[in-house]
Order: sequence, then structure tokens, then C-alpha cells
Amino acid sequence: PEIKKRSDYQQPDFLINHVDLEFTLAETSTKVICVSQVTRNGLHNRPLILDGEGIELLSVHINGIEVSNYQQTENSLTIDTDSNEFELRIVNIINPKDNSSLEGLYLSAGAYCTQCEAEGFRKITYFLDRPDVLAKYDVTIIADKKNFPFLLSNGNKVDSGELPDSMHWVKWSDPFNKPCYLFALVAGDFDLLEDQFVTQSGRTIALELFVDKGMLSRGQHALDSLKKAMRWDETEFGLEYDLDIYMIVAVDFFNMGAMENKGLNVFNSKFVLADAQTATDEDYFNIEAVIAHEYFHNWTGNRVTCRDWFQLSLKEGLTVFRDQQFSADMSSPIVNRIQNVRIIRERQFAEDASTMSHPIRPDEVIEMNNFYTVTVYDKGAEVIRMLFTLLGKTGFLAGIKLYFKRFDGQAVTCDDFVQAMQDANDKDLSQFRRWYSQSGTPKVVVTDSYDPSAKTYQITFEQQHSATFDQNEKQDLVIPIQFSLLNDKLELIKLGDAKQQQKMLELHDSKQSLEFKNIDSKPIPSLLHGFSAPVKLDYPYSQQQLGNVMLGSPDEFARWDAGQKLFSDCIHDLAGKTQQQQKDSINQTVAMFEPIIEATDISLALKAEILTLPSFETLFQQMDTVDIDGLNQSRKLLFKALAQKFQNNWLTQYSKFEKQPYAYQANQVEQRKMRNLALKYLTLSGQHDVEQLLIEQFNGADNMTDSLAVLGAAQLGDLDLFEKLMLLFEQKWHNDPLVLDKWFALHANTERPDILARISMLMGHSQFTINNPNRVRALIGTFSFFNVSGFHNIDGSGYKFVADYLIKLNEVNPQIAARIITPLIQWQKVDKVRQQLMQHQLMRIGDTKGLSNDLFEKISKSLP
Ligand code: B3K
Ligand code: ZN
Repeated sequence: PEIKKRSDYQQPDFLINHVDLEFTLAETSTKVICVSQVTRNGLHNRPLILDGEGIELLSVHINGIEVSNYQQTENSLTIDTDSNEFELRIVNIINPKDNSSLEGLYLSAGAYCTQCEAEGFRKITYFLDRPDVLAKYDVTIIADKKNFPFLLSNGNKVDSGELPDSMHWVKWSDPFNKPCYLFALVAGDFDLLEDQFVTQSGRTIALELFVDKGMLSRGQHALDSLKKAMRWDETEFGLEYDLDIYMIVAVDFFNMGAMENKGLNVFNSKFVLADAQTATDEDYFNIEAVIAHEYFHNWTGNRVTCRDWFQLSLKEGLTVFRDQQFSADMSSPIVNRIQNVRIIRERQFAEDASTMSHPIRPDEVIEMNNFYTVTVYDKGAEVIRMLFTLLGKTGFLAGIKLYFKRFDGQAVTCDDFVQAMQDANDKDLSQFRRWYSQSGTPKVVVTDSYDPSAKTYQITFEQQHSATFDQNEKQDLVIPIQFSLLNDKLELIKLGDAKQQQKMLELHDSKQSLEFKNIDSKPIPSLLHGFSAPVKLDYPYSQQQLGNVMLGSPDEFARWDAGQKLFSDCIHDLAGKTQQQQKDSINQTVAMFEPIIEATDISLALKAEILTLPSFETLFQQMDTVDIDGLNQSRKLLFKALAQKFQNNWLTQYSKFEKQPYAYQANQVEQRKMRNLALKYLTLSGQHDVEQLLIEQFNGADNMTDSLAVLGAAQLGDLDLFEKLMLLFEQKWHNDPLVLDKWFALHANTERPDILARISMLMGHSQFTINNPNRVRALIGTFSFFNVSGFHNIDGSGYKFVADYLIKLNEVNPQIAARIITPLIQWQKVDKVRQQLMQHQLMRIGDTKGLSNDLFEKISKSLP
């Protein structure tokens, strides 16, 4: 397969400014007529080369005259013409029914829908499938009226009519220029939830949410979220919606979360449907976030789009940043920030440590779908956040304003974005731009010294960069570091002349020092407030100092982070110790958390976060080489000790809050969070009456959060009750695939010797199908990402199991296969025996006949 390089970018040879599409929908042979108004771009006589994949071509006309002197290859159509301006008419057939890749036009449980980003439009018709070709679209859809009463596309409905044989048609017109990746078509029978939104300038927007029949009552939260997002974008960014109608369709078969097609978002039903019985607090949260994310794309992505796919972070990093800010405003900023950071530390650091390491703006790509990554999205958002920190909110918004003024309606680059930020603020961002081109996780090493006689304190920050799999040479970056200093009474030391208590250092040299005068005793630094940069921080904290930061830092993030470090240090230090030493060390750490349980100066939500152990994945990323079994064991030891030491406190926390009928509401959410954390600890503490508690909560729960928490706790405690409750759960929900996914995932994540047999059996469940990404992610994805003991079984059976499955999935849905292979290519930190076992399986997959580009790219990079 061909490697595409960012540096090879060329303007398109031709432009298309108007497209007239007509679809006659039929399951195995949908007819597509595409009439494009084409103009030659610049002075040249190169032919027109269109992209296309899996298309049956019927005819080509230029200016009404049929032509036959074209050349077809497996994925292109070359047409030679002298005209500089012409109408191109292409008629072709596609087969939505057999399209299991869920890219292009496909069937999702009987409904037609499309997914064109990144390069799926070429599966619909021959076209210039690249984001810098912007056109206006008129779309006519023809289908049987009974099965497909709703025929939808982008923009406004402009006409419709009846046809013989109970067929009908609808015509849509989108007044905005767009690249073809934002094209969408949906046809089906749905329940429709309708509402309105009045914009800040007084325009009324029709809001329409399409869901599966019978699911209407589960759509309200999504619709409410949409209205909140629309208002927030007006008040925070001054951005108003631009069409008269905004449609969202929820479908069951979908490769990702959702898609921001202009005026017609298509969503994975998981990110739309919710009610108390079937969705958890986390689901409610995610729905609000994804609805907002797609809505925010209307400006950051659609009105201003990417020039080429290497620039993906232009829209994704920025839009993730925007949805994070929105979520923070809608609920608890600190809990949100912690969640963002968890993703970076668990997944983005892992990606950067692996053979898939790439900058947020990649330089080389084989399959674009492989670059919808935590690096491009979440590290991309961290880079935007650093701009926000460096420029301040006012400066940042001035940059955004200039960006839209300059580039509205255009397809641009990450550099264009940074330039707008630079010009609006008159700040030189040339060194900052390296964040776009450099991969890897920087390390910031902090050292300090105190001179008691001179009463001066010096603190030194040094940035260190190691080579990554994709890049050897590294340069110094601009790293904003927010911090403060505490004295031994945990009071804040004033920094600088103003009464400033928090300082921001812009670290741009490899090493920078700051000196503070009139300091009475050696301060404790509280570092990287709010996770002000996506780096690993290294300061030789003593346990006591960490305890002090956890209790006394003015920054809630730093407090949480200090607690996490106390836990991680303890876990990592257990290796190689005698049992007695382990016990002592654990007791010492655990005791430090006593004041947190009693604390009244933090929210319940933050308290629950502080009392949650770092995940296995986070701990994994803190090491250069990992003893998998040892780490897993050590984490469990500490978990159990926390459970036992605070047994009574957990019971108090568990019983303290009065139960209210379920509502997705901040105070209820945090109470449930604490209660269910306490339930976990209680279960783990081995108290004999905990089963009673679990059964009572399971039977009494009026919501999915509380029911699922019982299952999670019973699983963690390795109780027999787990199996019994799982059975009851399955009986109750076997007709509800979205709920059943939670059940599949719980099974897949269980530590048991016969886990593979269990998963194989579940693959035969009537609700399981390899064709539905949600099912596959729940069962196979959960196993490979999270079932540490099963996946990493030293006999290699876990790796083989996943490999076998990926070989099958490669044929059905390469995109999903390439996602699930992630844990298998992250062999760099595990022991040599496992490394070999993993690589062996990678080679087996690599040898598969008909290997997709998606898997090829990841495997070929990851083999030595
Ligand atoms: N832009 C889409 C992602 C498309 C992924 C293509 N493999 C969703 C989003 O980021 O909003
Ligand atoms: Zn996005």
C-alpha cells in the first residue's frame, strides 16, 4: 500500500463547485447519479483523476455527451478532457447491503445511512474525495415509501413528491460549501422527537432527533444537551448556528461515536439514547459531551475545514478542547479535568510509547482511519489548552475570532490556525508550533534548593525528550507550567510583587531556574496545576510532601495528582519486598488518606476521585518495563488494604445519603459516585454481610448506575453472587442490545481461568454479531484492552485468541479490527517472553490473505 506524506501536498488539479446527486435506493443495487460542475484549477493539461472504491460504473458523460475513453483502476477513474469547465455526469451502482465496513453507504438494521469521513465518499461514487474540494450539494433520494418514510440529507428540504409503485422522493439543498466527507444520507423509518431553538439573533431553528421506533422517551436527554450546547457556543464563543434545521439520527451500526455531517449528524445510538433504567451517569455525561462535540464541529470543522487529512487535529483537537470546556461548565470542572488527564495518561502516553507514535499532525499515513487517535484528538486538545493558558481567555478568543474572519468557508492548515492566534495576540508562537510536529511525551525534571541563611529558594525546570519510534531528533518545546509554593504550615507563599500565589513559567529553554527571595523555610512545590501541559513531571517528592500537597495545595488537580502519586509510588515500591515490608509500606500510605475521607473542604466528587486508585493502565505507563503479574498483584494489595483499613468509613459513606428518585443532576451524580465507590471497597473488605447489601441495592435500584455498580463490586470481590446477578441481568435486558453491551463487557473483563471459553460462548449469544461494532468492542475490545490476566496470560492464549478474532474481523470491518489490535502492538514495555508471544501473533495476522491497509499499517510498524 501507498504511504502518503504530508510534505507531498499538492493543490487539486480540478475543483468541483456544485454537485447534483440522485440516489435510487435498493439494498444490493443502489443507483447513484452524480452530476458535478468541474473546473480546471490552474494552467495545466493533466487529466481528471477521481477516487472510487467498489463501484460499478454504468456511464460517464461530459457536457451531456457520453464518453468512453476513461481508464478505471481498482480505486480510480481517469478522464482526459481538454475542457477547462464542464459538467461531469457519472452513473454507478453500489451495494449497501454487503457493505460491512460501515463506510460509504450501508444498511444499519434496515435503515440506510452513510459515513464518509475520512475517505468514504469514494465508496458512493467516483469523486475528488479530498477535504479541500468544496462544493454545494443538491441531493435527491428516491425510495419505497412504506419502509423509508424519512429520506434525509444535508441542508434544507426543498421539494418532495410521490412516484408510482409506492415510491417517493425528497430533494435537499445545502447552501453551504462543503467537502464530500461532510455529505450524509439517511433513509428509514424512525420515531421523531421535535423541538426548537431560538438563536441569539432571534432565528428559530427546527431540531429533529430520529431514533428507532419505540425509543422516543430515551431521546430527551440528547435533545436537551443539544440545546445547551447551542446556547453555550453562543455565549462562550459567540458562534451561532447557521442553517434553519439541525437533525440528529441515531443508528445501531456505527464505527465511532458520531459524525458531524452538515445539518445531519449521524450518531451511534449509544451516544443518544438514555433513560434512568438503561443508562448510567457516565452514559448521560458522554451523550451530553458527544452531542456538544458534533455540534461544535459546525464551526470548527465544517465552516472552516481541513486542507488535507494530516491537518485533522485542526478540527479535532480544537473541537475536543471546546467540548471539554463545555462539559466542565455543565458539571464539575475538576472531575472533568481529571477525566481528561486519565485519558492522556492511560492511552495517549501509551500510544506515544508505542510504534504508532506520531505528532498531533502526522507526517505519514497509509490508512487515514488509523489516525483518529488519542494523540490527534486528546493531545491535540491539550495543545489548544496550552494556547489558552499562554494567551489567556481574552487572547485566545481574539485568536479564534481572527481565525474565522480569515478562513470562514475555507479548507486550511494547523499552521493557519496558529498564525491567527499569533497575529491576534502579537506573540511569537514559532517555537510553540513544534508541538504540532514533534511526537513523544516530554519529561520535565524539577529540582530545587533552599538557602536558609540567604532565605532564598531556587527551583529549576528541565525539559527532556527521548526518541520515539517515529522520530529520533527532538527539540525543546514551549511548556507552560503552573505552580505554587507551600510553606510547612501548608500556607501559600506569595510569589512575585503582586499578591500572586500561582505562577506560570513558560519553559522554553532546555533548563530554566527561578529564584524567590525572603522565603522563611524550605517550600513544598505544588506543580503542574490543572495539568498545564501534557508531560510527565519528575520531582523527588517525599511521602510527607505529597501528603502536604494533597491536603494543602490551592489547586484541586494538584491535590488529586499528589494522592495518585502516593498510591502509585506505594504500588511500584511493593515489588521485591517481604510480606512484612509490604504490609508496613501499605499501612503507611493508606494512613495518609484518612484526612481525605473526613475532609470538608473538597466536594464529594473530588473526594471520590482522590480515593480511587490509579488504573492499571496508568501505572503501566509510569514504568519503562512492566512486570505485568506483579503490578496487577500489587495494585490489588493496596486496593484491599484501603478497603479493610477504612471499613467503617466506607459503611458510613455508603449509608449517609438519602436515596432520591433518579435524576441526572450534579449532587445526585456525586453521591452515587461516592456510594458506589464505598460499595466496591466494602465488598473488597470481605465483610460477610456485604452480600445482603449488594442484593438490596440490586433489587432496589431505580437506575442503571446503581445496578451496574453492584455487578462491578461483586465482580471485583470475586463473589459467587456475581454469576447469579449477571444471569438475572441478562434475563431482564436480553432484548436491549445497548444495555447488554455493559453485560458483555463485564463478562469480558472478569478474571477467571476459563475466560476464553466464556467469551467464545458469549460470541454465540443471540444478541452478539461480529457486524455490530458496539458488540465487538464490548466483548472483544474489553477483553484485549482491560482483562489484564486473561489477555496477558503467560501461555499466550489471550494474544492468540484476539489474533484469531482480528483475522476474521479484518474481512468484516477493518476499521474496528485496527482499533482492537492496539493492545497487541503495545508490547514495548512487557517482558521478553510476552513480547515474543505478541509479535508472533502480529506476524500471524500479518500473513493473512487480504489483509486490510488498516491492519497492515499498524502491524508493519510494530514488528521489529
Ligand atoms: N469526525 C468524526 C470522526 C470520523 C472518523 C472516521 N474514521 C467524529 C468526530 O470526531 O466528531
Ligand atoms: Zn470530532
